[in-house]
Amino acid sequence: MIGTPVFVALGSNLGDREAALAFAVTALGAIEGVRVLAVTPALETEPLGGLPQPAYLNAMALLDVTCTPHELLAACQRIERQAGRRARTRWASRELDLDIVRFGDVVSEEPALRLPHPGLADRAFWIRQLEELEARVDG
Ligand code: A4P
Ligand code: MG
Repeated sequence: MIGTPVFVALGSNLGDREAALAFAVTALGAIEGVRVLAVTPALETEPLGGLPQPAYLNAMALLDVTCTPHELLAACQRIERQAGRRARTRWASRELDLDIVRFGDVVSEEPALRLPHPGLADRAFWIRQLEELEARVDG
């Protein structure tokens, strides 16, 4: 690890979900200042949020990051657009969703970039995937 350990959640419930997650991993690794250290297996999960929508495929990546949190967020949003995602209502189905779950020890209440991600508390699969990857930090 040369930079900061960062955990990014990957989700897709539209189109070719596996291809979207694979694309995301490749694209994350191509960001300047980002190295992908590990990725969990993808897990099929029931949609959260109360809207009727297809099941999600969710995975999490552990990154070694030397760029800033906002640079990483901007790059993630660019990757989401490249995967065909259009602006929709909140919680709606999407080809690709990238959420920064944790960026080292950074704590932020800023609406554009909350850290750690507030969804962590009530997403059991995020917590399990995070634990799986934590074993890989400096390990
Ligand atoms: N934003 C703030 N903090 C962060 C952060 N740590 N990482 C802002 C990424 N973005 C962050 O995001 C909305 C705004 O959040 C952005 O402008 C960004 O600046 P978005 O991805 O455009 O919108 P969204 O995804 O619809 O909203 P949000 O709040 O991210 O919702 P979630 O939590 O991503 O919910 N069910 C299952 N089983 N699996 C899922 O992955 N995902 C969702 C989406 C719903 N149900 C799901 C899943
Ligand atoms: Mg999101």
